[in-house]
Amino acid sequence: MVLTLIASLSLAGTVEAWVPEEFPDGDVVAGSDGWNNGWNEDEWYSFDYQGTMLVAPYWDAGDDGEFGDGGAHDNWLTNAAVDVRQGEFAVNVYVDDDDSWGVVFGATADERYLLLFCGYDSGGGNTDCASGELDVPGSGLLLISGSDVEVLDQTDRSVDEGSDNPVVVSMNDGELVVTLGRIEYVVTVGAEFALNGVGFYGYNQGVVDENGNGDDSSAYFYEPVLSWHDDDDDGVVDDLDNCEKVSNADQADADGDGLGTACDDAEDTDTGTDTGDGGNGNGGGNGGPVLTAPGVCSCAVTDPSAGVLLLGLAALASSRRRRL
Ligand SMILES: [Ca+2]
Ligand SMILES: [Ca+2]
Ligand SMILES: [Ca+2]
Ligand SMILES: [Ca+2]
Repeated sequence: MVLTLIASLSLAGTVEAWVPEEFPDGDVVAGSDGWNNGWNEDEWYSFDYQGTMLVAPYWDAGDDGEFGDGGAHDNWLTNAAVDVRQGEFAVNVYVDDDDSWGVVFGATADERYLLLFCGYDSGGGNTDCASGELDVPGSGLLLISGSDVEVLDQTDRSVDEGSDNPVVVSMNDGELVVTLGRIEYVVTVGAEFALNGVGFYGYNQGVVDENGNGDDSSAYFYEPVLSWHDDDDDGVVDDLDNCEKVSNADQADADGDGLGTACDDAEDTDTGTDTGDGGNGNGGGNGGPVLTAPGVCSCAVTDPSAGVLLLGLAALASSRRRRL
């Protein structure tokens, strides 16, 4: 089947869920497709630059206060509609000077993880890489709960001024791996951790758009991609797979206990001799988690035909991606 073949070429253990290149051009992103900003005065905009949608705040409206007070420290743009437990979020960040930037994930109403980093200032070393009183020398992985900031890990390594930097946040089987170029942070977070609420962060900076509007910076985010992990490459994402480590595209489950036949050592292989046995072994129930990433149906994927639909969307998304 041609559709499946095309999709399999782009799988490699993940299924693309979302390529949000349809940001509103030249408009405020917050409020569209579930995007929310933590501080209203530095509104985040998107604009088309030579065929690529860039996302950044235009203006820096101050740097007072601290995390959790709804001020400049809370200048993030997050998508609350993202609901992925085992998957990854990737985005590229162009950094033009020593301003501070970040990628946000695992966000709830009052808690979020933040990969924070700044460009290396070749003239005077790193100055305020972080938010105000925070002392993160180059980059760091932070957990922010209300106004409390916990530095989970940090390094004096940062990124170069004038550089493009790939960021990947991956959560799989209880392990969180965050990479910023060649810098890597690994944290054990537990199997129930979710990437929910992915997004961006900026501090003490603003960007100039193609019309000359904005502040004095030209740093921005581009090409964000959200994917689900599919460890066994069977086309059913880990979040929904009834045998996560065994390829079983049909998701067969003879005794209907939620564990697929392919990995259910104690499956009831009913021979049909019991009286009163309905004899079907298929309850038809699902109860799987619901994927609510924007741009994809909010349906529970529990049958092969739905899986093919997912793959088709992934292939379509891949073909529409644009590069600088
Ligand atoms: Ca997994
Ligand atoms: Ca799978
Ligand atoms: Ca499987
Ligand atoms: Ca079973």
